[in-house]
Amino acid sequence: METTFIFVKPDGVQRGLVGEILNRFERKGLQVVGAKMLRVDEDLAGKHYAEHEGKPFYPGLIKFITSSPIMAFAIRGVDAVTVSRTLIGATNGRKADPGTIRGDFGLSGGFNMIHGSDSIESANRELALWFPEGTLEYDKSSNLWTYDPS
Ligand code: IDP
Repeated sequence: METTFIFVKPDGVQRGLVGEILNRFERKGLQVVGAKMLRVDEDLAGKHYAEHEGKPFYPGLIKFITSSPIMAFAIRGVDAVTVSRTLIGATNGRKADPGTIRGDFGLSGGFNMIHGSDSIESANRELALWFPEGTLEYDKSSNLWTYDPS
């Protein structure tokens, strides 16, 4: 089992897509082990997107992420990082495949509704940053019928 970090960005919250987006993770069979709604300050946004500092889109990205509340989730499952990135789709909504979140709901490269950790290392770093209190441990009974025992 892996735990990954996602958040619905300000555009997703403002467009009323939180339920639609979370539903895609739940119906896939992934387990929600943390959830919170918050307004992101510049310090948290800067730490989260540190790898992009200096890029042309960075100032706009920080302004966007701090502009309105977001909703963050910790998501657990087998290969949860990769599975989540597949559900999310390519960065630019105009290029993302239909069937993905960005492919179905987006037309922008920046306003792309959702973040998802891109590796296990990123997930661990981001979970520590966004959920310093930790995530929940509980049995999800449907896992017995979601994963085969082999
Ligand atoms: P990802 O979210 O698909 O992993 P990254 O390359 O890590 O994409 O970029 C982080 C975020 O920065 C993107 O989700 C998007 O919101 C924004 N971004 C990336 N590239 C651009 C760009 O070329 N123009 C505007 N915003 C961008």
